[in-house]
Amino acid sequence: MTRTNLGVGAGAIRVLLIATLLVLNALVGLGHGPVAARGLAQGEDCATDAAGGGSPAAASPAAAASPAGGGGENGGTPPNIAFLPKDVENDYFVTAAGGAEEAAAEIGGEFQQVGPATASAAEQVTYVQTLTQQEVDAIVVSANDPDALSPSLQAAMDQGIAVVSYDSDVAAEARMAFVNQANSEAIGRIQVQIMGRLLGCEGEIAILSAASTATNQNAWIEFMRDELERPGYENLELVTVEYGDDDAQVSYDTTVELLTAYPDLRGIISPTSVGIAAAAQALEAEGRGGDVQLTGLGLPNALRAYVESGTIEEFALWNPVDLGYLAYYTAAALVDGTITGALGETFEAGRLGSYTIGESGEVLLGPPFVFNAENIGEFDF
Ligand code: RAM
Repeated sequence: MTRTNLGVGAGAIRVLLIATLLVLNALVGLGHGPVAARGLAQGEDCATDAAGGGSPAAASPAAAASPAGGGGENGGTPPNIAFLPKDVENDYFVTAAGGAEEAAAEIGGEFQQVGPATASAAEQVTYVQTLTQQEVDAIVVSANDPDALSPSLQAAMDQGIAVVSYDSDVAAEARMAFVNQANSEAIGRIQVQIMGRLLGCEGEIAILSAASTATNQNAWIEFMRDELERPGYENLELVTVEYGDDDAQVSYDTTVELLTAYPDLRGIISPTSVGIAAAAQALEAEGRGGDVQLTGLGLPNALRAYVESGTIEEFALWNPVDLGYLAYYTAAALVDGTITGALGETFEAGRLGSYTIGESGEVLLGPPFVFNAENIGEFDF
């Protein structure tokens, strides 16, 4: 499913931003990148097959600067919508909550964010039950485990509560819609493509993920493995996948252990904002920054210093503010009956424009974006 329309003002500004950034990326990319055995320029990947592996286009995650518009009416009653992220301490979810608050203010709805202090599926279940007792209108959840939350979320829906997953999906029968930040295939492949480029398509690499049960990371890792199967990646070897549980200390310690266990390790991909920041810190503390390449998914504000020091050359993400904003509008549209989560239904999401429900109830925010030293200064989240 794709975004189908933008407001005229928002669209024009966004297109201009995207075009400018693409041109800038293309220009700076020519002379960018470490010494690479295959000498790949930015935007190129290791694969030699003609079919291509779904290399995603970069787009600007900058918020469109248009006034608010659209949104559900909830039959005149402001919706009471609760967000339940993987954990409330994670800056990524704090940032997304900012977008949800923005949407709530536009609609005149209520917003609360609750959840565990560490990424725990069991604790999330307790929060679902409490929110159900409170009879909120909608629960918007990022799952630490796709199945563990299903019974409680289904019970919530049985009581008329709208359930939306965002960021990390739950089982399809346990929600009405899933707001995906970007195409999972694109997110997975781009991280391997960046690493391949950084290493000149050869060397041992490891993945440092979040929780072993996290739906989003596991979906991305599947596409990473698939990308590594493409011709051209024969010499880029994935030696292990480890889990830092979206816990900074566990992720840090796991990074240090990786360096000991794999003395020839040349790269780490961490598809979690907590993991990549902890890994960067560990690499610098161990004096391995820039020696062992690091990429993955992270927040520009958290990784700026590591990009400046050269420990991270490129990483990817989307705009988490927009993700929270879109997830709130999606929940509001379910609450007011504009949509039911069925394929092809459309709804308005304020400054982001019109969205359509796709296959499996998926609402897609947009393509992932690659950050590097040249563009990171433009982003503040
Ligand atoms: C962490 C979480 C989240 C993921 C980001 C990239 O904050 O695991 O689910 O989307 O990283």
